[in-house]
Amino acid sequence: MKNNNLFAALRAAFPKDLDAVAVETDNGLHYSWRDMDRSTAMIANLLKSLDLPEGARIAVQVEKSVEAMMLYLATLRAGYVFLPLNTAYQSAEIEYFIGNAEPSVVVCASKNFGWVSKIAFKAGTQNVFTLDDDRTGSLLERAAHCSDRHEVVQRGADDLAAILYTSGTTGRSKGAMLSHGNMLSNALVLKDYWGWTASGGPEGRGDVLIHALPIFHVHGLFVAIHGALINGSKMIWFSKFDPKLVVQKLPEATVFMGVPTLYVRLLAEPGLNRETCRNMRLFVAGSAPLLIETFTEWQERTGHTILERYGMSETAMLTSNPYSGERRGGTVGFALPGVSLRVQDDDAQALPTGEIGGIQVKGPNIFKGYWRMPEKTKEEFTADGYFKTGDVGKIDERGYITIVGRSKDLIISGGYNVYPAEIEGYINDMPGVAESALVGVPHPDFGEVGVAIVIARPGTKLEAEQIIAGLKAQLANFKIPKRCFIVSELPRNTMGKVQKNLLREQHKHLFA
Ligand code: MLC
Ligand code: AMP
Repeated sequence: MKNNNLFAALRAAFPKDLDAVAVETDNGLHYSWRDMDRSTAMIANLLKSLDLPEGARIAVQVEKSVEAMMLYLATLRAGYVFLPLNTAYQSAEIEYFIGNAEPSVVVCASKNFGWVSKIAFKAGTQNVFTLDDDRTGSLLERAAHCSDRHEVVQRGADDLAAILYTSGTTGRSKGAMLSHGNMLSNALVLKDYWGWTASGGPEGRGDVLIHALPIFHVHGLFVAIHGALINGSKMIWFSKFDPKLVVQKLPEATVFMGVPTLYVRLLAEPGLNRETCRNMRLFVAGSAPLLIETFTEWQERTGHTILERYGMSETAMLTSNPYSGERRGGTVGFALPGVSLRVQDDDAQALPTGEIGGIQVKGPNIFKGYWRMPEKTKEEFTADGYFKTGDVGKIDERGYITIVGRSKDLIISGGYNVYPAEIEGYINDMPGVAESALVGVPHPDFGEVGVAIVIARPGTKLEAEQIIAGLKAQLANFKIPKRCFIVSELPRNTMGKVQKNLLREQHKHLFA
């Protein structure tokens, strides 16, 4: 029987020469393909020895490291379900994810072991390991005693491989369940679509990817890692995005992937020019809208046209500008092969070319539903099986798709999603607060950032700093509003609903 385990496909794509370098890190370490195979086998054997139930979740909140990637691959290899968590999350956020997903294993940074393990044990998790970005921690200590041979566990295409939490417009975060088939189909489509090459890069060595994104989201974890591995391509690995160091490494690479903020920061580097990009083949951008100014400036400075694509946690990649053919700035290109994409109005009518409506999608990459939320899952799909993305867009006469906005109340800041409803909930719970609204406004570095507008209860005096400090104590740092205003009233429509569009308009030049 064919093994549809995603890891089996990635492993099969390893180059013949297992001693060749698979990953080179920013602190001078080299990992061979053989290291990748053996280390993932050892961690997979450790997981196997724990006697976990079928479909067990492995929740991971650790700093970026090659070993963290190995843990991801080992989880696939062992047939369990990977649950990555942003390192910025604090205890209330982690408590929710662990309580909701009920992982059998939690892996955290050793500095967080005290509070994370307390949450995990309380939620019934039996195994808590540590993993640090200097190759230490109990996970590796335990795995060191395990065999480096492991047969990839048999998995069907529909079996779960990962759960990615994505916040809801209302209510709590939802875990998007992605299967082995979802991710493998997407990886194979992108391998072709983006012209990944096993030869033809610098000195005929084939593609080399600069990996500079975090590995707890679709972009860094799936698009970038799967892209390199399914092609047997080397990665130059940055534990943290550093524009200066990335520019230094560009001459050794052929492919780079980033959210728009990364491109904005690279453009601020004087060393970025045609010469440093001479061996580059492809620059991919996504996760947030790429400004046309960035697109154009990049073309002028480097001679390369950024390829913008569009995706989601629930769907992996949906559309892409063409590899050969015109890459149109301001658009996200065409639906990828196998993906059906349509634009509909509120009455479920397909809209003609150029008209703006809700983007709906269908295809082998679309997730299996939200973890333990069948009703919510049902609401997000149409009767004929399309997933409602919550993004609003249009398709032009040549088929290029443009995203013009979102029907979901969501701010995308530096590629991270911030849900106003969540932040407003925290502000409204603070003493002396009557009401609040969080809106996204343009920002030169992060693209968009949150600004909080707060009303005090009668007779109470509130300070903006107090609100910000209160949020900082509880929430991941990227969710903290960059400014806060205490006002006497919020603009409302005749139905009494806060008019966020007016607030956005009022504050749009705040960071100009
Ligand atoms: C950091 N900060 C942010 C922020 N990142 N604020 C708003 N938005 C962000 N994204 C703030 C911190 O709170 C902190 O504030 C200060 O900036 C410095 O923190 P840092 O951690 O040192 O920041 P830095 O390392 O510079 O991080 C910026 C960044 C990072 C752009 C490198 O945000 C990043 O890696 N973004 C990529 C996100 C990503 O991979 N998204 C993909 C999602 S997948 P203070 O006040 O505490 O000092 C997806 C699907 C798809 O969307 O289609 O791909
Ligand atoms: P996430 O839930 O983190 O996966 O974020 C997915 C959302 O990011 C999508 O629904 C879009 O709103 C947004 N997004 C991703 N890629 C792009 C893009 N190229 N342009 C505009 N928005 C994007």
